[in-house]
Amino acid sequence: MLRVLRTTRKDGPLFCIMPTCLFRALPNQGVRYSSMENAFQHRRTVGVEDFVLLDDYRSENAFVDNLKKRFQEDLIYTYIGSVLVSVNPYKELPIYDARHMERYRGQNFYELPPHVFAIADTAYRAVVQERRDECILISGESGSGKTEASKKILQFIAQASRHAGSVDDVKEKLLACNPLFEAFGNAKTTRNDNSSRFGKYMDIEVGVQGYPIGGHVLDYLLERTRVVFQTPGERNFHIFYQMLSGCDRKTLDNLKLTGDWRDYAYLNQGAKKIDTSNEDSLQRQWKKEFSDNLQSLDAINFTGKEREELFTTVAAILHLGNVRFVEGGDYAQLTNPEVVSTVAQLLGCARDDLIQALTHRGVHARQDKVLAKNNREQATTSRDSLAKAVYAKTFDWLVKRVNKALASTEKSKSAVIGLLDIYGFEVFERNSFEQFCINYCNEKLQQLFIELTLRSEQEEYVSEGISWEAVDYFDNQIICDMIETKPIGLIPLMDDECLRPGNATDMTYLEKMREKLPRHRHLLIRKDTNEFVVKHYAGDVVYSVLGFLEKNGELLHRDLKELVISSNNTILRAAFTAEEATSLKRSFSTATQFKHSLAQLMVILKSKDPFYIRCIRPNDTKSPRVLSETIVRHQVKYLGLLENLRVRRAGYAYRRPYDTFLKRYKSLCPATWPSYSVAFKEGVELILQQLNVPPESYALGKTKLFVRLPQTIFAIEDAFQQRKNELITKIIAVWRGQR
Ligand code: AD9
Ligand code: MG
Repeated sequence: MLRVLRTTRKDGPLFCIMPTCLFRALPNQGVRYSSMENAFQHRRTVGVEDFVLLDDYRSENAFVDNLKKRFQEDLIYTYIGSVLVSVNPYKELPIYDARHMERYRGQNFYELPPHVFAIADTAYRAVVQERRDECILISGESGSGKTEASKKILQFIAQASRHAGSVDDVKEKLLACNPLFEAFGNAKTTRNDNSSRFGKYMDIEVGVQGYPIGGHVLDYLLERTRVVFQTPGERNFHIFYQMLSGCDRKTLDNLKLTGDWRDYAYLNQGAKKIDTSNEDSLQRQWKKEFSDNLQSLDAINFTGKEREELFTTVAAILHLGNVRFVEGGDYAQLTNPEVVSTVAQLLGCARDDLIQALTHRGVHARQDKVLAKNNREQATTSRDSLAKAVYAKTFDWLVKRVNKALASTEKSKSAVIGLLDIYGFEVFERNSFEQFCINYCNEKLQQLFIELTLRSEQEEYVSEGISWEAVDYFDNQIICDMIETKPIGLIPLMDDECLRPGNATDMTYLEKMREKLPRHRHLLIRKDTNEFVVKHYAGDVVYSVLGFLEKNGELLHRDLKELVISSNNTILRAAFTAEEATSLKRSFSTATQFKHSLAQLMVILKSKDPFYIRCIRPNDTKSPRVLSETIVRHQVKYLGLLENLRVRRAGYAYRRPYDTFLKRYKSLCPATWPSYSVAFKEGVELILQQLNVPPESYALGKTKLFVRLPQTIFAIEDAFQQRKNELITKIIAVWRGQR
């Protein structure tokens, strides 16, 4: 299809009849087309590779349509300038093998079709060649493909650095820690069978020789409640199932485990709505994953004792969940003391101390400690608190242990690539404190995206001496403030209620919200219910306030801490310092601790050059080949992708360093072909003049050429293709003449 482009000057060779489709949309440079018509045909059906090239770039329909067209062709990646938009294909695609990694290694960003490897390669090369710290921020809602993307990036870096003659041991450890963290930190939810229930930021340190020499992991707020409770249709952390399926009989016997997850209260309660028709294949999968875990532990040089203690701790939690109490008068009575004996044996503490700690609580009155009996509910809460604390502390220990193994021994200064893979925005039927924290975290990341994409854009124009026009966008700062700002953010209010002596309850907290934040645009307290609605950037979420104060306070009472410290299991002993156990000082609440660690994370991320991957979930059913326009449109909207595109287009859609531009297009001007002696910038100007490109359609920065409309670049590219064909024809004619 041909059409006449709108032009201001008609006398030059450039503005002429030309194809409407865009050269950048050619899906694959490696593909050979039998004719240009075929190539253009293909370009039309697979949409554009960069949204910047969309004719109708303001239209949401056109945006979604382009994603859909590409998705149907298994082209799951599309750029908005340097931002990668990725749609989860929910099926294996043959685009991640070593051949593909090789293809993307060392290539200019726009030279090949969009790919997560192109992002990884660009970040990696910036670190190696320019010694700049980079970070790759992967965001998107639960199940959109963040964790998969982060794994692909890690694999790419491991492969790409092979050529630098790397220390394989470090890379092996970096790759090995992923499955381990997934085993302990991921679980099946109704949204995602492998949902990350913790946030992870990983620094990969790259030495001067250009290969990874170490790494460091920061973890964020593990969803510890899952250990003792899962909503119907969900599971506990993978490790429990993997261990039960994967351990040999002897180990199971030593740990007094049956090998069947149905036997454990902490595993079978959420299973009511779980489809068990594929149980056999799941068992095989868990078995295989457990054996992978063992290999990972080997790669990270876990000692036999560490490994044993790790699994003993996991087993102790399973048994603990089976401890039962009944009401015996006004206090709790144990129904299965033999299970408590097993737990005590596995935790390495005295059985009677454990029973005492579960069924009694120390009440501190001035200097004295009085023992009060727990009723059934209190004893059950103690049991669950102990299970959650032991699991969370084991996870902390695992992160520390992995970091010890990843610590670089090299003295030379390294540059780092930071990789952020955090739990995505989530909305369930019932949303609680955990979803509140997860969604707050996503607000912060969105805020960073807004700040950095706009800021970097502005900075580039300013540093290149070019003026630009601002674009309107929704700034979610107002939501972040509502959640965190003192004295009347939702988190400080929650802390106040947790600390308030007297009758503070979840409902009084809700009352406080109503009183202190009346008529806030992003908060709605539902009348006569225990629910409040936060109007998040990604949509409205209804939270049930029940459990907020308890989860925010999440303090293990002193007797339980003392018990854990007395354990002869090194992991548990290391978990609580003696000071922590005896201190009466309250530490920060869970939400405030999370707020602080997110603030630190923002500082870390802002100190690096960011790359963005925006992941999109195509449907609600985890199905391949299905893209629901409604679901995708909603994500496009709240991720601010259209604004992102408009910002990219409002100023200059394209920017190319002078040398890159000149290298590619020098054949278009007699003054630069076959060689040139002018400065890069001058050479570029000569080419533009030769092609009669109207001066108002571009700007010359200090180091780069900025082109306002992509059509100008397409036209230049087409002129280049034409010139190339002419040159080839000429060469063939000369060659034939010689024969
Ligand atoms: V959550 O916020 O941790 O709940 P993620 O991390 O965004 O979520 P994840 O990467 O775990 O989602 O992807 C969910 C599932 O989609 C994976 O388990 C895969 O089965 C599937 N997936 C995601 N990306 C790809 C891909 N590039 N190719 C094939 C994919 N399958
Ligand atoms: Mg994930």
